[in-house]
Amino acid sequence: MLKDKEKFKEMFLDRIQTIYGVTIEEASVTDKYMALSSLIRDYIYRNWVHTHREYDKKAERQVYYFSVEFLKGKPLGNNLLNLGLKDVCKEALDDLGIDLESIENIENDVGLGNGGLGRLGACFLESMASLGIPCHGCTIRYKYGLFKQKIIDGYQVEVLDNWLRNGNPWEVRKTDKSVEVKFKGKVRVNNKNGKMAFIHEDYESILAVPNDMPIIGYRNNTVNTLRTFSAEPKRTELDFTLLSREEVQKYIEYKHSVESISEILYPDDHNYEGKVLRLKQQYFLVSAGLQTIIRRFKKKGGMMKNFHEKVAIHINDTHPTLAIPELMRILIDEEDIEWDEAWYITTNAISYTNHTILPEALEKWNVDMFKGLLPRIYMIVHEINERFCKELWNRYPEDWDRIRNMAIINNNYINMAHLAVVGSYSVNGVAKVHTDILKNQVMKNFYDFSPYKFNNKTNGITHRTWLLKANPKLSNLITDAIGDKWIKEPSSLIKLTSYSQDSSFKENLFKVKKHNKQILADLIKREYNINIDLDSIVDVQVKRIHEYKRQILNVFNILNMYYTLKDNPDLDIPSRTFIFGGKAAPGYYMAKEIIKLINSVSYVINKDKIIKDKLKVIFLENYRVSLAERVFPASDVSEQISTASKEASGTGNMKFMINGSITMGTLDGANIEIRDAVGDDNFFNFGLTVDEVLSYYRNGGYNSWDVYNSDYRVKRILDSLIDGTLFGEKDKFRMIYESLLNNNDQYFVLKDFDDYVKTQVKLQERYKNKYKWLEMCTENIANAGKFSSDRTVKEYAKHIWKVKEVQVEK
Ligand code: 26W
Repeated sequence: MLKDKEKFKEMFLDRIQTIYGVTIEEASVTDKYMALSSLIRDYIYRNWVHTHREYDKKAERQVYYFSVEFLKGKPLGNNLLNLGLKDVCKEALDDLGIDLESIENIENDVGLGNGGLGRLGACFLESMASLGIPCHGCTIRYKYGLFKQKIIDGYQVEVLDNWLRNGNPWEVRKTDKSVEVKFKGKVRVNNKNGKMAFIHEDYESILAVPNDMPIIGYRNNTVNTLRTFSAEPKRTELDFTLLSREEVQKYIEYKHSVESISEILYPDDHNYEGKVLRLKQQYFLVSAGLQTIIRRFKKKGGMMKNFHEKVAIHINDTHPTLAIPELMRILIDEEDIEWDEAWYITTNAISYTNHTILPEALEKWNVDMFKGLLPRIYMIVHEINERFCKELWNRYPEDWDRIRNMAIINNNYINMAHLAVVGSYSVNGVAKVHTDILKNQVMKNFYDFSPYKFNNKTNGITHRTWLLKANPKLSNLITDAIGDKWIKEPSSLIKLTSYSQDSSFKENLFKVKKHNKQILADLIKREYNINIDLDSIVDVQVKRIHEYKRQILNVFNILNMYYTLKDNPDLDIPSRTFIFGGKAAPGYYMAKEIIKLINSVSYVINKDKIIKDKLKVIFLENYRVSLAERVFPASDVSEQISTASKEASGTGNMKFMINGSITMGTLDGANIEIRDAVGDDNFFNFGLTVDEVLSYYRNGGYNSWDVYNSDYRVKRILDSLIDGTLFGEKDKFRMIYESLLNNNDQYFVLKDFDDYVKTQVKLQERYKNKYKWLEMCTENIANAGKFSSDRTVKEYAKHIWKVKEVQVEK
């Protein structure tokens, strides 16, 4: 019924009046947003219920994707698009004198994630719904998502992200499906007829309340679910008049401690801190998630001995690894199943993805802390470790080093990656090279022990969000050329290769890019009062700020260009706009210095008249999904310059590619596969390879002073960080200077500098030939289909989860 414009208007107006009690003239943008979103939510309700009924009837196995992060961005636009309501909605609102975009703009990003891992989860959910893969996301309903970034005086300042302030029109609270999660206390062992029973006593009990958000498939009647849990106190109906002051005080303390569990998303990526609250969050998620799954499974008549045949539980990195001992606990303590059978069920239900090999990111929990918080779960982890070590001993008798190295508990710490590998039937990396590093280096012993578990699933992105939604002009151009089949079958983008020599197609592609640059330029003018040249090369690095991602290398090339231009202002090079964006973990001091450096460089360069506007540098504040949707379509160059071996996959690289930008990249993560797909001519590659980097590490690194002493450009740049010539203050960036020289440049910035600069010059030359450049853009778009998360989740479904797609009939 919403497909009809008049009906749409009528229902929208009715909602504004009856629910918000205001006339359309009185309604605020927020009123309009709430009315529109709740209208859409109610519209899909029937399909939502129907989808789950169809799954129960037709699906042999269903997936539960556990992740402590899902970085969704703004739901409204995606939902309208996937329902096929975007045009009718826009037209209906136009008639009423309301601008849909202004409504979309006031929606808060659902920022329940840090970066790559969380966004991957969101892309997967979209793809699975669009393909009809029976999947449910499970996560925590953080009251505050990832902090908002303000830049003050060039420095990052963090502001709370109160995304629920106006309520969340997309979620449905399911109080009746709440479950209890137990912490602390002690475990009494009872001997019942020669059988041990474990009784958990004196525990602290909290309530996990589910809230469901719809995940709408692309025009296929399918609505999957993202279930988010919030932590709430168990007793809410207390009569305070009957309590003493101490009791009231105690209750308030209890309430705060409970609510703190789902209060805030930890803002770190790649840096693990053994905080007890984080452990609480992790157990809270898996215990609540598993209990609701099992409750539903049994209600539908399922027998626990068949659990693994019907349910696939996926853990997104090690953060939800406690699903393994928690499932064991439920099977043994609550379902009365023997250890061996319980272990069989568990290890055939659970699969695990690794997302990073950086040692500082690997989770290891202190045994004493763990035991105190989760006494029964600790007993189970301990037993898993005992049995595993015995197995190792049988396989490698007396090989103590190997056993110690592989143990789950070692040196008073629980190694979560080891637990995840031992307790699951599948372990995958996120790009070919990353999986190879897991197999041959980081998890070599585990690969030798159980090679059949290891496999690769190269990441992907949903092209419906990152192309169809973010870049409507390019989408239309593509559809005009090859039809719209690519929306459901992204591999058919390959048909565009035949347009790479078509000058009218390329001319149109050029116009589309310019149009998108204009949109971004307007935003930059509005927010920062900086003019950018629409004919300049828009060169972008947007991602979390991290030393291994080497924003510093990018800055050094910019400084080198700047000095070159200052020496020779008439140099014939295309002008460039360098754009950066990204958040630093609040406790990551170096990353925050890098942000300050970029802003300082931006300040110096943008005001320098000598270089005649040939260079502009902009740091975009508060980089997030909704801003990213403006950035990718406007970019010409994608900076993917991590130290080889460090970036497990990268997914931003794919978003650039599908929007027709050319990668400047190292042979790291999925860059390697992108280059393989587009060919060397359509990719700018530079720098050390994975093997070279690893071999340097084995041999104690390289001497960065040698580069400083032999390359005058490097010396000039590094000196200017501390001598006051550039930034007017001595020692301003001493920390960066020290890490590159006296701490021996762990990420090979200086080592890769020369090749990077040379390759940038090559790129500049190539840009001068417009049609050659547009040919490269076309080739990139044409070959981007394989980096759709449709392809990725199909591989997971077929090879890991063994689930089949279900067509939901109308
Ligand atoms: C415990 C602290 C912590 C928090 C988050 C450690 C590690 C993480 C994540 C695993 C970091 C992350 O997002 N990794 C990224 O995952 C992406 C999706 O697979 C990859 O594309 C990126 O290369 C990888 O850095």
